Amino acid sequence: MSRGLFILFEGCDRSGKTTQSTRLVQALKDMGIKAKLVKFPDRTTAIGKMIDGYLTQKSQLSDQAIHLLFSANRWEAMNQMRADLESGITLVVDRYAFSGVAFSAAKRLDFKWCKSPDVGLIAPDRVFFMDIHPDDAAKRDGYGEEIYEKREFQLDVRAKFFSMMDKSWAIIDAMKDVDLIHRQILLLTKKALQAQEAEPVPIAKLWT
Ligand code: T5A
Ligand code: NA
Repeated sequence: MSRGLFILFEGCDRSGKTTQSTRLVQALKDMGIKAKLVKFPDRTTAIGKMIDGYLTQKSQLSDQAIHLLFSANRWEAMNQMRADLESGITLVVDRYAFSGVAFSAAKRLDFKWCKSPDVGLIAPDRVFFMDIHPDDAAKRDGYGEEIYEKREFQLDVRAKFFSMMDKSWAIIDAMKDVDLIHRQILLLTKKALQAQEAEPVPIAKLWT
């Protein structure tokens, strides 16, 4: 039995990551492919609750402390994610270490320092970058409620994402219709699954 794939959605706030990752998991399940949705931050754990308090501006933390909590929130999920991938489940992940680095580096924390706590995490096989200009994102429901949803900051975050892209990333125009984006992403995911079937690639680690 071949392992599952790690499919990641990244992008700026309100770009449609949750909408599309949810739809992709459903479509894969409908096709009889074992799939699971994973979301970061996972606000349900003890660490996740601290992150939620910070994001909703109920509590304050230094930039370094919140950065390390976001990373710890990924590390606490690693054993389960590895077990799932090895048992053939494809993981569709809503945000990951690239968000961690992009947001903290946009706060002017050192880029290399930002990457270091996430070194060794499981690497994604395919990344979909939901690209939207912050001015368009700001027009969507619920925008501006959390601490990072400010125009200049989001522009900087977007630039940081672009600096981390490699050939595993696909840039998706997040301004297109929801169904159209879904079909595009499903097609790319099917191709990635077929490629893995034809020529299996082992689970890789981040930033090595
Ligand atoms: N963060 C996160 C860090 O600083 N470090 C880290 O390590 C991590 C993991 C919370 C914050 O944490 C930061 C980044 C964030 O600022 P979150 O919990 O993922 O991260 O944030 P959420 O608020 O849940 O999600 P987002 O704001 O990122 O939104 P999504 O998931 O990109 O967008 P979605 O799908 O919820 O859609 C937003 C709205 O747009 C509509 C939807 O219906 C919804 O109303 N929409 C569309 N409208 C028109 N056309 C389309 N194609 C649309 N797609 C969606
Ligand atoms: Na989301």
